[in-house]
Amino acid sequence: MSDYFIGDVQGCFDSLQSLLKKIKFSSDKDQLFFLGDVVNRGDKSLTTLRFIKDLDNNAKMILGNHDFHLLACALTSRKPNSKDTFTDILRANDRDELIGFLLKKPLAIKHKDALLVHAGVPPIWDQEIIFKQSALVQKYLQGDDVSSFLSSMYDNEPNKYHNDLDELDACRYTINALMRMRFCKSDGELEFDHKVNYDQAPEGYKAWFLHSDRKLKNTDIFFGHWSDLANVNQAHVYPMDHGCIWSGALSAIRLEDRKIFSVNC
Ligand SMILES: [Mn+2]
Repeated sequence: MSDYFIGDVQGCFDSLQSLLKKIKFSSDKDQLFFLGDVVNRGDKSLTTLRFIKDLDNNAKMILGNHDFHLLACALTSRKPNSKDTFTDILRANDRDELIGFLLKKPLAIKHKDALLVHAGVPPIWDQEIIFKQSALVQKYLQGDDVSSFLSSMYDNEPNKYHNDLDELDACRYTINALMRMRFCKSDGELEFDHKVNYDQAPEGYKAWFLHSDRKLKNTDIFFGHWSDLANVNQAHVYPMDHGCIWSGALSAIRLEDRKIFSVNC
């Protein structure tokens, strides 16, 4: 019995099938965890999402920013942009089931000694805050007015977290931090203007995992979202987006021995 954490599939269904063949995935024995961004940019978002949903108890997943964007396009007046490739989901006859499936997904998972998030964890956050905030977002995603909730999440403010933020501000920070963050300050202030290499952070900022005073620096964190972290060699930091949609690889890591399995895309 093995647990595998899989990086950003982004609708690359054929690569996912190759990867599952490579790990000899057995639905009787193995459990898959998807690190978010299962849809968009690749050519088979609908097939991928149906497949993951049909895995039922064999698969868990967290929401990534592309999954979240799909929810917004499905449930608000927001329109897909020209690069989005998930309109097959929006037109599908099982669209409501697929969207309902995503609406139940958390922003973080704790599994054995591993912590799973899509983008990262602010340096000042411990596990208690992560799961409290993930639960708060889930409360709104499953609430009566998910449409206005999703609409109000599209903003970069507040860029800092405080205990006294109102719930919607706290949700917006949480989504931006757990699903989109790359660079931040040691106090958790987020930065979204730069998409540069992790070691070229803008003045005053660092890649979130490079802050030496991080509260969770001794917790193994598995994440996706940032595809060019191949050279990162930090204890307890496991970047798993290996750039499938950029002709890189789709990868899974086996929890028990941290062995990485990859297929070229
Ligand atoms: Mn992402």
